[in-house]
Amino acid sequence: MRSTNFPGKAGIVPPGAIGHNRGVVDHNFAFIPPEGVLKSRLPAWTSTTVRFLAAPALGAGFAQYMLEIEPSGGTARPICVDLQHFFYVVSGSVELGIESNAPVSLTTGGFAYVPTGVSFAMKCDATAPARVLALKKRYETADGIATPAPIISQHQSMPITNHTGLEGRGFKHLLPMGDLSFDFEMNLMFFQPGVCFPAVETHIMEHGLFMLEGQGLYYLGNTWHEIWADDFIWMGSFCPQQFYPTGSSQAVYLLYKNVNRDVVL
Ligand code: UGY
Ligand code: MN
Repeated sequence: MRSTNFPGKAGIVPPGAIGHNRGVVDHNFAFIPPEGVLKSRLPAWTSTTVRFLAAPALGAGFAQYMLEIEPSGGTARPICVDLQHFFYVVSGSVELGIESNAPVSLTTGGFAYVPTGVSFAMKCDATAPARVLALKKRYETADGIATPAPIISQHQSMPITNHTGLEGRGFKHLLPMGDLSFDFEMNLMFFQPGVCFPAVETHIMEHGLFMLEGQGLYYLGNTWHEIWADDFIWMGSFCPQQFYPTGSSQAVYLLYKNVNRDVVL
C-alpha cells in the first residue's frame, strides 16, 4: 500500500514515505493506516498472516486484527479459548464451523459471533484468498444473565435501519441491539456525503473502527484526520470523536463498541 501518489518504482522506497505518514498514536486514540501495520503469524492458524490493529498494549480492552488467509488456509485445529470472538469477512470467502455444527459458508459481508469457551474452525475457499477482520474480548458476566448463543449471518440479509431520524444515516446492528447478554455491539454505519452525527461524542465506551467504503474526515481528541477504506481507528474511553464524510459516494465503517455493563471500581 503506497502512502503517497508520488511516482515510484517497485523495489524502491517512494519519496514522501516518511514525511507523509498519516498514523498517530495518542493516549486515548490511535489512527492506524494499513501501510505501517506489519504482519506476523499465529501458531493456531496455517497459511495465514495476522496484522494486529488494537490490543491491550495500545490501551484497548479488546484485540482486533486482520487475518489474511491464503486459499485452503485457516485454523490448524479448532480453537476453543476463554474469549468471545467476532469475525467479519472483508473479502473472499471462508467456511466457519462452530462446535460440532456443519460449517457455514461466509462470503464478503458475512459475519459471526462465537461466545466465550465455544470452539470454532475456519477454512478459506480453495480458489481465492480471504481477508477476515477479527476481534476478541474477554466476556464480562452479569448476574442472572446467560451468555449469548452463536450467530452466523450475512449483512446483506439485514435491512438498513435508522433510529436517529437524521437523513442520510443508516445502521446495521450485527449483534442484537439492547440484548443485555452481549457486552459489545458491532455496527455497520452508513453515511451519505456531508452527513455527520449531530454532536461531537465524548463517551465511556471504546471503539475499534474499520473503514470499509468511502472517505471522510475523523475528529479525534482535538485534531482532524483524513480517512479512507482499510484505515483503522482505536478510540479509547472519553476520546472526543466526530465523523464528517466527504467524497461523492457513501462512507461505511464497522464499529466495535463495549456496552451494557457497569463501570468497574
Ligand atoms: O454509536 C457511536 O458511539 C458512534 N456514533 N460513534 C462513532 O461513530 N464514532
Ligand atoms: Mn461513538
